[in-house]
Order: sequence, then C-alpha cells, then structure tokens
Amino acid sequence: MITQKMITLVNEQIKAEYESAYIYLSMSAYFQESNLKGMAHWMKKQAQEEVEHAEKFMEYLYDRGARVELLEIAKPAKDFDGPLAVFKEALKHEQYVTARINKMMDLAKEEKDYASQSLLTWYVDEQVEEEANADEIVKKLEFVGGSNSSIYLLDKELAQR
Ligand code: OFO
Repeated sequence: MITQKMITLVNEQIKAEYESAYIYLSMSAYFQESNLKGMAHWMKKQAQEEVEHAEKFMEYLYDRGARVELLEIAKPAKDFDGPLAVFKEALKHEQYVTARINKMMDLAKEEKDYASQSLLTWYVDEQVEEEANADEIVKKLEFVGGSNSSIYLLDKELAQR
C-alpha cells in the first residue's frame, strides 16, 4: 500500500518535473533570442524529457489507485548571463532534483514501500545521467571560455540532440 505521505511527495515531484520543464523552456527561449539555436533545441528536448518524467510519476499514482493533484508551478527566470551561466543553473537545478528523489527513496525505504523503491531506482539512475549531461556542457563551456567561434561549434553539436 502506498501511504499518503508518499502520495504527497509524488504529487510534489510531479510539480517539480513540470517546473523543470518550464525552466528549460525559458532557457530555450533565451537561447532562441540569442541566436543559439542548437542550445535552444537542446533545452527544448530537455523540457520534453521533464514532461515525460512527470507523466511517469502520474501513471504510477494511477496504477496505485492514488489521486494525482496538480499543484501550482512557479514562473521561471527569463534572463540569463550567457550560455555558461545557463548550463551552470541547469546543473544546479538537476542537483536539487536529485536531492528530492533521494529524499523520496529514503521515505520508500523507511516505509518498506518496495513498489515505490523500484520506481524511484529508475529516477535515481536518470538523475545520474541528467547531472552528467549538464556537467559535460558546463565543462566544455568553461574550457572554451568566451570564444565565439567555439561557442558556435558547441551550439552546432548540441543541435544534434
Ligand atoms: Fe526530471 O530530471 Fe531533470 O529535473
């Protein structure tokens, strides 16, 4: 049986995933405006993944016979200080999401909720990838510094996602 405490955490996580999507869409819009179409595309794809993460949690609650409750999501930041600042922010955000998932796993273990543990294991693994992806781009941007030609090349690379 899933407890009300876990249902609440899952609903809050559904909100966090949609909030992530909103944040990345805002970053995508910023890159569009900056004429960095590859980065804009990367962020849009990321936003789509976040919606999938939210939907996976929703399906889980349906499967457990629990009520999905959509909560209010916050307005994301609109302006950023260049690509490096954006991807650093994305990495920081993913670390925040990881901490939330870990907290849910703690509760699932405490409650001996094996089904939630199984679901959350997927998210634990996914967060490793999410952090690694953002971190790799941060490191590349740090490596090239403010070089416009290198940022142009990286933008082309990110368009491949
Ligand atoms: Fe859903 O992984 Fe990012 O936030």
